[in-house]
Amino acid sequence: MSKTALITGVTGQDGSYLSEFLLEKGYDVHGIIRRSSVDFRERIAHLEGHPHFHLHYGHMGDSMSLIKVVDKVRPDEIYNLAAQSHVQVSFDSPEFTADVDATGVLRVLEAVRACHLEKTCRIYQASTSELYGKVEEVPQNENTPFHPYSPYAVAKLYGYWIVKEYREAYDMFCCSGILFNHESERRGETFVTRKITLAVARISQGLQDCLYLGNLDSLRDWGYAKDYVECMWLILQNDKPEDFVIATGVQHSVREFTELAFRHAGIELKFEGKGIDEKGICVKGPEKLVGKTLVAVSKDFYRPTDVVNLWGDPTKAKAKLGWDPAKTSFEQLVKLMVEHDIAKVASEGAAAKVRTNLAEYLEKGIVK
Ligand code: NAP
Ligand code: F7E
Repeated sequence: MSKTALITGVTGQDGSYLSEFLLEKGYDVHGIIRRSSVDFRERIAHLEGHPHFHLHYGHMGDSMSLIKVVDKVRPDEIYNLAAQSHVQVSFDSPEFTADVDATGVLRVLEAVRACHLEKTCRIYQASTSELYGKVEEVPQNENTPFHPYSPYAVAKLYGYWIVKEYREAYDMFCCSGILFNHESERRGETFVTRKITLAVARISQGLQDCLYLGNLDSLRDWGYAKDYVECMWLILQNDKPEDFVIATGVQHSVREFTELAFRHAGIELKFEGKGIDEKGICVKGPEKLVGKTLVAVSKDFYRPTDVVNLWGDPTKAKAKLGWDPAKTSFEQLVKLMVEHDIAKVASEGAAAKVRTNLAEYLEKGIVK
């Protein structure tokens, strides 16, 4: 008998990779989408029409819709990936973020109970390294104290604790994956890695002059999203419900990511200056770019509080789940994202400029 999975956040980066992964495993996959006036389903467009892939309307703020879908699908596994996932945006929309990322988790758990599936349905909660926030130790593992440092992280902390509570109170198989940053060619365009790889593609093709970033010193443990969705599944196949840190165990700065991304496009940068005055100048590459400032710092991309030292310790996931944190290296990740975006921008031409301008306005909170 094939298993049935329900994914909230199916249209997102992780939801799309997880759908592919579960379909390959022979699952019947159901996803929840929210109504939009425009089509935001490009990450799953290739799956629509697959005989084992089904979509349902629902919303994380609407208990009734969640109960109806859970009752109709009667899943063996739920992957709760839906979230307002942008940390900077959570400062602009803290209440919405709390409703979706905190209370939304409770709604999913209660939907399972309302449908009397609490003894059979396993639940994965998309938790985050942002819980460590203003970090209290490095590297971070399952026992590191939490110190959330944004409205997003505070909301996700509620999600983490309510999952733990339902596990203990009702003996439910529900677990949190504490995932460190994971990126891909499907990453949202306003997260720093994708913003950089798209800018590299556009600058190298003469469609953008300069990339504006915030804190270049910020440190992250970046992995490849496609490798991380396997772990979500492994967490639910474990003998008992437990929480796991998922990370590569390797740390790099935003500046290092930027340097390497430009290098893959044949552009060498030299960084000069400090803080808001720091600049990345082209010292080698196409003649028309040499001597130009291709990277500058803008305070628009600074956060009221920023998490600056994330570095995960995946020992437990390696030992108990047999997961390989070194499947895709940092260098391979940057390369695959840059190559993808160079091809994408080349095929979009001038339309790529309009798209990235829009992404930049949105990130700055400017409505034009
Ligand atoms: P993402 O690309 O931003 O996708 C978020 C998904 O949530 C989208 O499908 C979105 O739908 C959906 N969603 C948002 N609000 C909703 C609502 N009110 N009702 C229903 N659906 C809603 O995020 P991701 O990178 O795939 O991340 C997946 C999950 O992992 C998130 O919970 C995120 O917070 C968490 N996480 C991510 C990372 C990472 O590095 N990627 C690390 C740790 C944890 P639309 O397409 O309609 O917007
Ligand atoms: O920022 C710095 C920024 O927005 C990374 C989400 O998936 O991972 C993600 O959250 C760092 C921060 O991701 C820019 O200040 C510098 O220190 O790519 P990001 P994030 O905030 O780490 C966690 C694990 C999640 O759970 C979230 O859902 O980069 N940074 N300059 C910048 N960041 C952005 N976005 N834009 C800049 O221009």
